[in-house]
Amino acid sequence: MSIQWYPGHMNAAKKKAAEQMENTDLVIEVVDARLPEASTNPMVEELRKFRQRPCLKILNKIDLADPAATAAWTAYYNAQEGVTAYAMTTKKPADVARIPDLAKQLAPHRGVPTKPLRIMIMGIPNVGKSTLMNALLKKRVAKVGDEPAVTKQQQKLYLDKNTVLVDTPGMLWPKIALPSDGLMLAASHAIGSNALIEEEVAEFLAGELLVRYPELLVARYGFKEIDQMDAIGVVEGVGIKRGFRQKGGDLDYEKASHTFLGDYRSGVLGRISLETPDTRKARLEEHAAEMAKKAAEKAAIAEEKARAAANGKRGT
Ligand SMILES: Nc1nc2c(ncn2[C@@H]2O[C@H](COP(=O)(O)OP(=O)(O)OP(=O)(O)O)[C@@H](O)[C@H]2O)c(=O)[nH]1
Ligand SMILES: [Mg+2]
Repeated sequence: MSIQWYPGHMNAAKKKAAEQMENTDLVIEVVDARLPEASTNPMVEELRKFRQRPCLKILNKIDLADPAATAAWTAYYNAQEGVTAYAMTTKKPADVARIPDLAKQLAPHRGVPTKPLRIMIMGIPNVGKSTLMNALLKKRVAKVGDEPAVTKQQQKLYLDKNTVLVDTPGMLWPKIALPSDGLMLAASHAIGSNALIEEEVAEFLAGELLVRYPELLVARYGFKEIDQMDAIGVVEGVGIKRGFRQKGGDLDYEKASHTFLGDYRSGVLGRISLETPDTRKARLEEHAAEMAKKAAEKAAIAEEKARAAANGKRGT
């Protein structure tokens, strides 16, 4: 997949975040509850641990995620050192209202006018950092939108006289190890994409949903024999159902892909999580096995070449 997911401005954003970390008491890391680990930026942990700052890990958008998966992820993150997990949605004012207290508990040495609690909100693009900032301040101080890289620079504001909030631009990291992470991130719009990539992402999503949530596909699109369908069939089925035709009458696969992704993103398909701690573990093991296999093949080829070269020498 040829996605350009590390645009130049992100280097500058990382440098700025590293500087800001020095004057931060608590990191609020926002991730997408539908793909918490794929939407966790390893750079945030690196910067935070370097300065030994605690982390309130917010699994946001739980209104879109599978509640069972969210519960499993919350336990998973709460077991990590220095991390407190909180699953919520910015759509519920009561969820947002709990954050100041949680933050104070994590940095009890701060939070008076002479020593305000300094919070930096971090995370990948489009997870809802600025929406959270607006919700906490109960006014529209930051621009938000369902596309990556809406926020271009840091913005610092007082929540009250004892608490400072810094909103930051979404950051990604240069190398996404698991290909499926790139696809999950694109499906959830953390990475911008062109039409060609949308087709690949839609097929990936269809494949995942066929395995984990076939009943939601049936409910939304009225598919008959779902167990006979493959990923491409699902995307085609969306196009057929919606009557997406090109001028000559052929199915408009591009439009079907776009619509299918839109149905997932908006939540009309239902509450879906693209990973659980168990599926993640299985993926990582699969990936490690693949890497080991590739390395072994490479070594075998190198050995074969060396042997051939030695034989060649002997032959002359
Ligand atoms: N369904 C749902 N959507 C949300 C929630 N929180 C935020 N959003 C939506 O997610 C999209 C991205 O929100 P932003 O606040 O702009 O995200 P951001 O993390 O600041 O993104 P960048 O500035 O690009 O890094 C917007 O369309 C929000 O309305 C939530 O809890 N549930
Ligand atoms: Mg933003």
